[in-house]
Amino acid sequence: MDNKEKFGHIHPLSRVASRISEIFSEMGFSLIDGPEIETEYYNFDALNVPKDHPARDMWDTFWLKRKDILETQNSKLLLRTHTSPVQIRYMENNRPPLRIISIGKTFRYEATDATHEAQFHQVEGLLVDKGMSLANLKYVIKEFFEKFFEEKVELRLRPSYFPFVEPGVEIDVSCFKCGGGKCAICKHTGWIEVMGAGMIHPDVLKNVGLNPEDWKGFAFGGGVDRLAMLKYGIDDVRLFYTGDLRLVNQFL
Ligand code: 2NM
Repeated sequence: MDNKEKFGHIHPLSRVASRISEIFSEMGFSLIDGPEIETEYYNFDALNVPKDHPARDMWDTFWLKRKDILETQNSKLLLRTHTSPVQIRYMENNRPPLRIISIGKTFRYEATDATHEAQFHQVEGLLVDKGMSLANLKYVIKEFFEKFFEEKVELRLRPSYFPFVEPGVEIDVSCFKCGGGKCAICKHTGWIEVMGAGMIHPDVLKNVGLNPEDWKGFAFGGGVDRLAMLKYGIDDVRLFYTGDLRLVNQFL
């Protein structure tokens, strides 16, 4: 038995979560957490995703069925589909300027395959201050990925839609492996889609009692499992959850 085995191993998802937290902490972000069982209000309504709105279909949701619990709540209960409710709760209780990230379990009611799990992990971040713009978002995210992948990278922002931001973007990072479309990691395109992001929607700021004339913020979100797969060249997300020591033993 060599030393690696004697001392055990940190799971790759834990390693990646720690590194993400470390990089953002160097930029002044605090790590915040919150409940995995959430109310419909914090998971959806506060985030500008109204009941019966087609945007809700973006998230296949695990709803809780226990009547005895449900009847004590004014808001239906669910497994959080993103960690954004953590940000909402934090904004309700803390005045800006704010810089936070959340890392944790999230749940989607969907079929499992090599790139989808019903339970996975998200990292989301939020910065609220005076005079913020997409330029500030781009700087912070570029800084993050250059530290995370340990390579210089370029970012590409493409227009996208999330109900809680306006404008919304998808962020692609130039391939940290080949730089220019010559490898399987970037599927020979040179770009890897890594995050969704945008400027926090004025209605979301209003929902937490902030005046959107006074405060601007950006937010971003991505998959921890996906970042770990990219970083370590793992091609099936389900490997993280099998408990098979042949995976974990490859990490220190
Ligand atoms: C994303 C994409 C865009 C986001 C927004 C918020 C909040 F709570 F501040 F409104 N938290 N996270 C956000 C924005 C998350 O994930 C793809």
